[in-house]
Amino acid sequence: MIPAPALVVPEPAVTFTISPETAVSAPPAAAAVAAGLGSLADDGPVRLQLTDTDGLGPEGYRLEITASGVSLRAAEPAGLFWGVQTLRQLAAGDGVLPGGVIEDRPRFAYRGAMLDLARHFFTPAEIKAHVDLLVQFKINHLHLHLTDDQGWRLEIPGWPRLTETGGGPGTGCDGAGPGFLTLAEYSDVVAYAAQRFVTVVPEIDMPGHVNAALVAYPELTADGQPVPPRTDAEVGYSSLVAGKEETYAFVEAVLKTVADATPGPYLHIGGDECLSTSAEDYRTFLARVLPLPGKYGKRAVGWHEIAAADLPEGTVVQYWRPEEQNPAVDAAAAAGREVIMSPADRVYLDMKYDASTPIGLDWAGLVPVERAYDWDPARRLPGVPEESVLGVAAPLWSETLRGPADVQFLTFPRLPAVAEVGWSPQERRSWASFRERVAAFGPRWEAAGVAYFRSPEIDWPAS
Ligand code: NGO
Repeated sequence: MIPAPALVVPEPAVTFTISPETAVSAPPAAAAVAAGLGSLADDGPVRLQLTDTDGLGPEGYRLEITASGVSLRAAEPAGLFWGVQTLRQLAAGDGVLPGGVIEDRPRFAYRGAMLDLARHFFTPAEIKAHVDLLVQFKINHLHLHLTDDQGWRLEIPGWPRLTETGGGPGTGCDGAGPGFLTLAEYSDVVAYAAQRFVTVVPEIDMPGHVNAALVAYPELTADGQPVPPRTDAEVGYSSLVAGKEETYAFVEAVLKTVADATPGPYLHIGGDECLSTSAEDYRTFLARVLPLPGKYGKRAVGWHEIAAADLPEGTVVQYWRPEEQNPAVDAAAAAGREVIMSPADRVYLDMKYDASTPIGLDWAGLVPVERAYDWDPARRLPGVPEESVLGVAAPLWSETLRGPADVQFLTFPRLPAVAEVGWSPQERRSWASFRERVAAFGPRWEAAGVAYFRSPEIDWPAS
């Protein structure tokens, strides 16, 4: 099982075999959760129930497998859904479930994966297929990086040129990743994810990483002159102008549209690598913009550079640069702000596994599977203790990606490692155990056509 459950009490001599014909009962609120597990019925040997689970929390579940059947209980449908993922892993192959009791709940509330749609666009069908692979490991947030220098991937009514020029042919890195989501497609993806208990976190990156917006609307540039589109992978050269009112009309229109289309609680405003924005302009800009998510009912999230500004209550800081100390992030945590841990040298899925990895980057070093696994989010920054860690998230930037197979190659098996970092108690985790457990997924990924990396760190069964 990945992630390793919080508590497992095996009953060695006992098994129960599940098949598509096994009768499965579930409360109406969780019927969709049980679909595909067996045959839905009013009663049967496999029972899903919504009940009090003695403090296992909104995502926790209790699973008991005896010779006569299976009982899965949770306080909320989300808990039943994660319990079903555990059952599916246990049943993989022959349907024989090992007897015993599992009591499980996540260590952190936020377990995320990020997909960069700006440097290379992925279609709604590709995003949905990715969600289906992520939820097997109890990932519950999908962060979509929707805008950057090389592309603008979400329709914003009233601002049509954003997607006409930022989503058209020739956009993305090397011009190889055109496309954008209409608002209806975005909502459809959000709903698909929500049915699988995944919250979409949309990101509109600003005040830097905005060349695509400046190309579309030259009135947003400092001198009002047009700028050329860019398809290279440079960073830090574009900026919204802190001293122009046009900037804030644009930002507010965009953030309101995205907030209205997003049921989840978070709105990510980027804030990273504003190398062509002065420190003063950066703070001026954020003083105007950071309150906007709150105005529209959301919590602002930003890359950790935002910790240089005054952070409204509820703002979430996403730590990413692979440094061992960050006094500004420490101070934000001390002031009660929550932190999402995404250290690039551990969880950036776009880093190469090793020197021979054909795609990916290496600016934060190589990230073999063990490196993605063997760290503790509550010990990464001295001033960010367990209570300040909202969770763990693995970004996948798409400068070098050209399709879904590239996404899968960099995601598996590292994402399961990060999923366990975010879910399992630290004392239940060990690399020796993980590398054995993850090996069993190789044949399953092969059967499902998932283009995972057969890392030499793992003794995969022969394929
Ligand atoms: C950085 C940068 C991104 C790059 C990525 C590549 C952040 C937060 N900003 O991470 O624009 O795509 O590295 O690894």
